[in-house]
Amino acid sequence: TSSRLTSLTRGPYSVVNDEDIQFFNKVLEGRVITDKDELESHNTDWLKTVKGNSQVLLRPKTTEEVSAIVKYCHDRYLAVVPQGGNTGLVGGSVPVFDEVIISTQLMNNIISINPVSGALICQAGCILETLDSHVQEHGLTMPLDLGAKGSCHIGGNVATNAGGIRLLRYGSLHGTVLGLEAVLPDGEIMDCLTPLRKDNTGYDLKQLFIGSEGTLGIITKVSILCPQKPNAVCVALLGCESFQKVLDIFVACKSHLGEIMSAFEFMDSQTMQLVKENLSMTSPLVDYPFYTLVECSGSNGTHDEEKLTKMLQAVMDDGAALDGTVATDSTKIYNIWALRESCASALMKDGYNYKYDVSLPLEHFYTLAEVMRERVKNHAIRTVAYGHVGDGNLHLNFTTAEYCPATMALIEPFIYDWVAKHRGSISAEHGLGFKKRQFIYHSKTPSAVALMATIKKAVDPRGIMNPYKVLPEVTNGENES
Ligand code: FAD
Ligand code: 2HG
Ligand code: ZN
Repeated sequence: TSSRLTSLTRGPYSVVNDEDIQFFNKVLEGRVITDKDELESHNTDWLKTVKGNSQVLLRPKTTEEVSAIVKYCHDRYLAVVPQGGNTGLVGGSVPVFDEVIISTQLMNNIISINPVSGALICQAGCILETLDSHVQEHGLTMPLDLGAKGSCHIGGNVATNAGGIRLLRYGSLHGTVLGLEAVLPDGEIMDCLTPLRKDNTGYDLKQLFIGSEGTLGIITKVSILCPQKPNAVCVALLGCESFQKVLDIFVACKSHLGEIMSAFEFMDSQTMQLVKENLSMTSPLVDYPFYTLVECSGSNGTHDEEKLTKMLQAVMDDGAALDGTVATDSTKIYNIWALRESCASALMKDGYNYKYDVSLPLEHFYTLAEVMRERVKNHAIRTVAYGHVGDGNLHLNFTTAEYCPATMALIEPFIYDWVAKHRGSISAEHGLGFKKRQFIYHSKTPSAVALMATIKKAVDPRGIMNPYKVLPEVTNGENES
């Protein structure tokens, strides 16, 4: 459990009593969980570094049910935490104290798919991978993809403004989400669930909810634009000798592949070592200091493969790549992607994981990994760097067998100061949640944070919606409420 938790005081919220449980049971008919064992996994985050102590988990099926229970919690002054697949990596999806957990687990209906426009409308609890399979039957694909696709919910994705491996091609959820429905902290239903691409009527309220991490309301339905499913996908894994060569390959890919490039990821040798050692995975290439993973998605397989082969030839000829392998069949593609997508799970096998997700200008991108590796030296089992290099998003991770304050002291706040000094963002795609909120000023000005607090106060004056998250703790000893 984070040491920061111990210094935090619980807000002056009410405590759930028998009468409350009776009310919840009346609305949700048997979908009120109070069993300690069942609550355990919902009280603990994916990284197993933050643990709350909620006594009740609610599993509504409809927007009206969410509205009824949120209104009740608002009136009773009970704090709540919205929870999707609980795969968030910043401690935002679990209670800090005894907040009521409202889970979207049972809100998993697909409402409509329009194969002409590509608009998908569904409930917030649909699992990303399930949605992708469904829309594929209509010749479409989801505009986002991430390693947690088998468990994360679309509502959680929208709430965190999840990036992932397709952002390079399809852009962020701020562009692909067409509309949403949310239950506001007083129980009011805000219906902005349009399937339209263009709608400039007043403030674009949905944008406030995209990336709000459950602090402004509970997203209950999502309307999202799905691109056409590509006819052909091919992937190349390349080995190279320096990070500069990774960047040279990126430029070559942009010029040779143009609009068919759908992902550009990198892993350093320590990351490849990690997945080999901790998950017994095998790489199709021998050892190199760096690896790049390039994916093409297009409408003509022969044409795309030809482009990819030409690109490979060019980067091998000029020495940017030392070796490479191309995959066109789905098993080989899957196996190459698995090396990159398993990094987060592989880290967990070491014990404790210190996780950093930063944006940096590409000229400083890998320097941070080198500086930090030197700094933590033998205070960590390993320092690994990988990520969405095409988006300027570095994932830098350190591990120890168990939480070590001395290692933490070497990492924070140094890493955040370094990122701020180099004009990066201290959270590129995972959000601030509980763990990173105190560092918001490293990436946002005091006036921007003050405006965020004003918005929070306007939407949630009682402060019941996911307290202790995103906005920094007020230092004069008061809490957010
Ligand atoms: P949860 O973890 O349940 O919740 C996350 C936050 O959203 C919490 O603050 C919660 O309160 C809030 N929330 C959840 N549902 C709702 C709702 N319906 N309404 C309002 N608020 C809600 N992230 C990336 O950006 N890119 C990646 O490539 C990526 N890869 C990952 C790979 C792995 C293996 C894992 C474990 C995580 C990864 N993530 C990645 C983290 C990412 O934030 C989540 O996977 C995902 O977006 C969260 O969805 P979830 O349903 O699990 O949300
Ligand atoms: C990824 O891109 C996820 O794999 C997780 O965002 C990043 O493990 C991480 O640090
Ligand atoms: Zn990522």
